[in-house]
Amino acid sequence: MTTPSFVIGIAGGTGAGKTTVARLVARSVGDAATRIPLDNYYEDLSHLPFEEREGVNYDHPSAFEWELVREQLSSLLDGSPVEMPTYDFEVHNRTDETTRVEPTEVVLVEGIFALYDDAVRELCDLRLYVETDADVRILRRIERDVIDRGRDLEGVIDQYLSTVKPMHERFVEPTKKHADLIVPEGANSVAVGLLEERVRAAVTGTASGGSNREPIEESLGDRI
Ligand code: UZR
Ligand code: MG
Repeated sequence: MTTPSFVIGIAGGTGAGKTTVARLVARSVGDAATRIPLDNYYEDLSHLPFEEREGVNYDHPSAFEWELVREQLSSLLDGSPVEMPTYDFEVHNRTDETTRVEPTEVVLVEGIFALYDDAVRELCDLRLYVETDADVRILRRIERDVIDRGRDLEGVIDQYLSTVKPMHERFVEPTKKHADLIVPEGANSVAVGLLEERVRAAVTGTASGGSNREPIEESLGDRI
């Protein structure tokens, strides 16, 4: 039985490069890492018609099924596999399928609110906030939503101004204070390289334990 020894939380605004960082880091240790995209844990809205689902504020923390996130993460950390939900952005809803996720040495929890929930944060050994300029993020968002998710430009702009931006400022950006490290410019190669080294060490067992979950208290006198 594998019980994960290193859990990384990767937060940041939409289009910041969270998924890319998570993919690159996971790829460097192959089967020894699992990605848990929090997008998969949007509440099941099957009971609502499409028009109503379209109007939901998906940038508010209440749009997520936090109980399920906590439960599945805890199971993985205990060494048990979970059935992770999957999400379809084109229809704004969870699909009927689930993905079986086996516990691995490294687990990467990734999403705009990866550092929002106290319990989830506590389960992380390393907390990252990926920080990318808002203009770069909206350009990426437009590209992704229009090309990959079948949205129209006007809709993407409306959504950005009405929910994405205000919710980012109110709920996402403030979680930066919980980060151990801030990764500038998304998947910057130096940061990704360091993270790759760290997860490789976790997998081969040469790492010197997880991060310090407690802040290091240093008296002023020690430093001057
Ligand atoms: P990332 N989102 C949708 O647009 N539609 C949905 O059905 C569910 C989520 C968006 C969500 C958020 N918000 O900004 C983004 N809106 O997905 C988070 N509006 O995903 O971190 O990959 O950008
Ligand atoms: Mg993403």
